[in-house]
Amino acid sequence: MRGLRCWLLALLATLLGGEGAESQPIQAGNLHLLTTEEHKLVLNRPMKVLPRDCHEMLMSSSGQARDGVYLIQPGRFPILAWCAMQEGGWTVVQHITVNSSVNFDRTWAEYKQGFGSLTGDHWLGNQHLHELTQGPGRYKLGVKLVDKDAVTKAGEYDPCLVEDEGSAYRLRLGLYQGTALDALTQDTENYLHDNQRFTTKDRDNDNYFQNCAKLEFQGVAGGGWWYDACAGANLNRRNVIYWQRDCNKEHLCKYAWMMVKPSESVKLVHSGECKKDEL
Ligand SMILES: [Ca+2]
Repeated sequence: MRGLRCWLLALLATLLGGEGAESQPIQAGNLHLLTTEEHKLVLNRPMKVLPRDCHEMLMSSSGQARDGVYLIQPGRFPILAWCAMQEGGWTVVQHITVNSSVNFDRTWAEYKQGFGSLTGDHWLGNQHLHELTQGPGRYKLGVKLVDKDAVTKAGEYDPCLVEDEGSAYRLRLGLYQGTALDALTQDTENYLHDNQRFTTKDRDNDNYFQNCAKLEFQGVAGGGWWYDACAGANLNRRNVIYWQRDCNKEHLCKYAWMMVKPSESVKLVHSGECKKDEL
């Protein structure tokens, strides 16, 4: 009986809080990633103390939070992000559909602050990616690819850090595991993306004599990316999602996602894996 009363009080508080919050304008550094009509889609508007990322949001809801747009606060200011809750509380930092109507051929400033639509194709923003991955605590990067036959491949880099703007948002990746090929820390295509700085059409930080972000394939520029000289993977080229042999112009992929999440603080290690480590 007492449990029911507590539950009813909590429900009432949420409803009242929700009503008040609905009339308040949303304060978020990347409000431009939603249309005004989409503001009602923000699922945790009444929250006074915001989670730092989607995983924290999922934990604070005891695993009940559903997929959608949430307010999070990884740095000084709140931002909005798409949370992939069903997959374990990932904060989505990139989503692209092949031949997207969202233009990924953008400037440094646009890649810094994010562009596109949180409910569709978008880049969350390098500044937010930096704030998320710098912690406290380690973060990992998840990549998910879906090809034209709806076959899904995925992988994780643990840890993952995107450095600050002064370091040109350099990408730092740890160990890889997954069903997709490791296209960022392996140089099987002679290009290595780990440890590279970010390049856009107006800021050339790559290792090629021209600007990789400006190089076109069938009239579409590469877009911003952590280019080497140039790429073994590029998920921001709108007409060909590229991930070595998993996604390319011969083997078309339809969707890609990049997302981040805290590394597990305690890892369950099976005895089999222990033996492997000892070898
Ligand atoms: Ca160059």
